[in-house]
Amino acid sequence: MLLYGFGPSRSTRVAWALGEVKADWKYYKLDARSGEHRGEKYLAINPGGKVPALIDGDTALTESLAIITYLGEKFPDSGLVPTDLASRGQYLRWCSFAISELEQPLWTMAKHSFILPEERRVPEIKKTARYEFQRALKTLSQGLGEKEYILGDTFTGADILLGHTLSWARHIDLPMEQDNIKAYADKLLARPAYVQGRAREVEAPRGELS
Ligand SMILES: N[C@@H](CCC(=O)N[C@@H](CS)C(=O)NCC(=O)O)C(=O)O
Repeated sequence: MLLYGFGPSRSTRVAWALGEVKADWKYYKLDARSGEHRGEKYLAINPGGKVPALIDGDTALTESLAIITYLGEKFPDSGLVPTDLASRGQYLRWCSFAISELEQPLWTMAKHSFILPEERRVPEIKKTARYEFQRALKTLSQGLGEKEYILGDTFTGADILLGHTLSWARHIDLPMEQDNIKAYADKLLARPAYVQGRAREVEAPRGELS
């Protein structure tokens, strides 16, 4: 399998998942500085010009949630995606929450700080995004309770999406008061698959296969 990415970014989620399922994978670090992700060659893989993208034989997949779920289903022994209906429902619930509730305020802050063209930025929106992030943390804290992982005793792909998003929030120094979330983030971000996947992305040479 071949992962296209650049770090730090959402491609780290997939590097992490590849490590959890113990897959053999190659990495192509797009040269974002030169705009390689918006070049014709990469747009043929992801017309949105975004990372991550995963190639597995004839399958080309984008969207971190979809790729992680694909990997969990390709490697069922990993337990990344639960197979019983009720747990699968909870898995989808928390993946959706990570992408649409917890991540969105962070994305809004990034877009209105440095991603959008300057004339499109609305700096005041960042206050609202901070408020929304705190609301989402409250929901996560209640959902997590005293559990080890978001679904209970078993680590799943939902923990990857949540853990990566919490690492993003830490990176931009957002307050996180809830003790259960702090302990949860510490535990997830100490997993070897995260540490190694992230290091591999950082160390990879730009514009080359590694
Ligand atoms: N919903 C997508 C979001 C992908 C995304 O926005 N990736 C960012 C990096 S974290 C990107 O490639 N940005 C490049 C750009 O917008 O030019 C996912 O979860 O995979």
